[in-house]
Amino acid sequence: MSSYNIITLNEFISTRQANFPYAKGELTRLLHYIGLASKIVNKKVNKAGLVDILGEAGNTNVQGEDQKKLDVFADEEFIKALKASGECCGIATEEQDEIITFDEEMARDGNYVVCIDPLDGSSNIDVNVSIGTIFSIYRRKSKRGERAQLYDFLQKGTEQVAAGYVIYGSSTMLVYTTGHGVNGFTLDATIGEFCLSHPNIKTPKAGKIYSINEGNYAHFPDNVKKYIKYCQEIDKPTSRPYSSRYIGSLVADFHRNLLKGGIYIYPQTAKDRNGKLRLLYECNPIAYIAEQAGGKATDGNTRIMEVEPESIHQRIPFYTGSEDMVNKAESLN
Ligand code: P6P
Repeated sequence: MSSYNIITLNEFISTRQANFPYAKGELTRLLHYIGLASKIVNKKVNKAGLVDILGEAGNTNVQGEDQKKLDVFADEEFIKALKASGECCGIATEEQDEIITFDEEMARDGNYVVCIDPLDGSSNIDVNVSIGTIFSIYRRKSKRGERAQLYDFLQKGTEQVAAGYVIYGSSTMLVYTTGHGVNGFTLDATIGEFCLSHPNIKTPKAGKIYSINEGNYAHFPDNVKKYIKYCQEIDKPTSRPYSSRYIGSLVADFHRNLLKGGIYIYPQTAKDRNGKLRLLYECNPIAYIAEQAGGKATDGNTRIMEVEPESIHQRIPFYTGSEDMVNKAESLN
């Protein structure tokens, strides 16, 4: 490919800015800074095995999970980048108990708030399995120039102006939507640019992959148990072509299913009545991408993006992926 056929993330965002009559480059800047922080985090993730950055940071985050040093690093990098953008007045992050609001005048004038999981799947860091960043962007509802308020973050997923994820895997990709389809960019480290590699991603209506932690089978609700058996059933004369694929890293499992077709389920269990995944910075952004790519995302009954949030770390059961597969899993309710 000639170097002049490359479409970089910044170029793509800028040309698409026209889709946002009210955005005078603000969203463009915000997405640019998210891309910048992703490159910095990517560098550390790629070296994680070499640099003494592995191992517990000695703290536990609000989820009670051991904070790995890379979690802490990623959280700090995205907070710095979002503040520097001047377009973000506050952040809800998995790694902090409360929302972060910026006092600097430029940041307080920002028109957007961001919900982010800086490094999801971080228990996989030490074993070199793909991990990811997940983000969701809303226009603030509070007055510009004032401190961001909690209600700026407790907006339904349908109010998102943009959402995306970065997958730090065999290659590093940024996949995002602003409501006009889904596009994927692969990081070319030799030029330090995210380059358009997966334009207009559409997920297959049906697929052959189901992703769920079957170790929790005994605790699953009946419909989920029935769906797993449905996927495993032997049809006469040919067996069902389903495969079970579960990495234990939402971004990695979702990204594979998005491209190939499949379903990811993290249901409520007897242990976790609301499931494990968080609505604001995992389910809503992934749901936005799933729907924009032609897929579906629910809590087993209700469209995820219609759920009215009550708290920033709220958990919710999550079914997402190919539309026919989500419908089948729900039909067994
Ligand atoms: P389990 C990672 O901690 C995460 O939030 C998702 O990335 C992943 O899909 C899920 O939890 C794995 O949870 O209980 O199956 O280990």
